[in-house]
Amino acid sequence: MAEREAIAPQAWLLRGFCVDEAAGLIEAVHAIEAQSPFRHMTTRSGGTLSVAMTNCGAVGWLSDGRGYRYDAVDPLTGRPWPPMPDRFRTLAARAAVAAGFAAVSPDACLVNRYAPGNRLSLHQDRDEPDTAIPIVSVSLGLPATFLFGGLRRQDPTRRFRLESGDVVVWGGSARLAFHGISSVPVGDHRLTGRFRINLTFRTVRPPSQALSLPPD
Ligand code: MD3
Ligand code: FE
Repeated sequence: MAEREAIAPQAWLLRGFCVDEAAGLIEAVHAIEAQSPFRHMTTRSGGTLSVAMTNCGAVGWLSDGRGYRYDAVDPLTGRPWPPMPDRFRTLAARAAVAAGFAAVSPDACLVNRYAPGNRLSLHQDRDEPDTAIPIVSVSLGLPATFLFGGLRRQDPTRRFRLESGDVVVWGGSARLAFHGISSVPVGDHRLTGRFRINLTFRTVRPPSQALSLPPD
């Protein structure tokens, strides 16, 4: 059984959790990008994200001149995002359980691709309606320095090195903590060449009616 290392209360780093399946995960990313290519999204303030992004699943995360949101249609292709591969779905569920949470059943996977020099500035993930459900993140390819802060932007940050095959599960109070990725250094990785790939698994659909108890 893999060791879980606490990053914060309710945030667990599972080092090497998916290292044995990393090549297959990268193959699946290539199949996704063949349908919905990586692109640099714009922001409401007129900026452009340095990290290239795509999605798979029933809905995908978007940023454009109107802001951030999830949508079932890829605006670049006008078609639904590619379906979430079974190997993604099962990995996310297994990781949540290994971290001590209930299994997740994500309907969105944001795929981030970092070239050397790309970074993701400190932010919160608050576009998902139910923040009680953990997010699972998977690092592949070049290593990066992850910054983990607190619930306020000005809180101090701690740094963690994330390597290919590492998985982190973010629940509870960690779920709304500020976080980011420092500028990715130049490198050459067997699986991804000059890139770092990150998968984040999110649950966006509202809880099923069938799962809530009927009134007496
Ligand atoms: C902590 N991605 O996609 S993964 C993101 O490596 C994002 O691409 C980074 O932040 C990346 O939003 C960091 C680690 C991560 C992902 C989601 C989180 C940490 C998180 C959500 C809540 C708290
Ligand atoms: Fe994030």
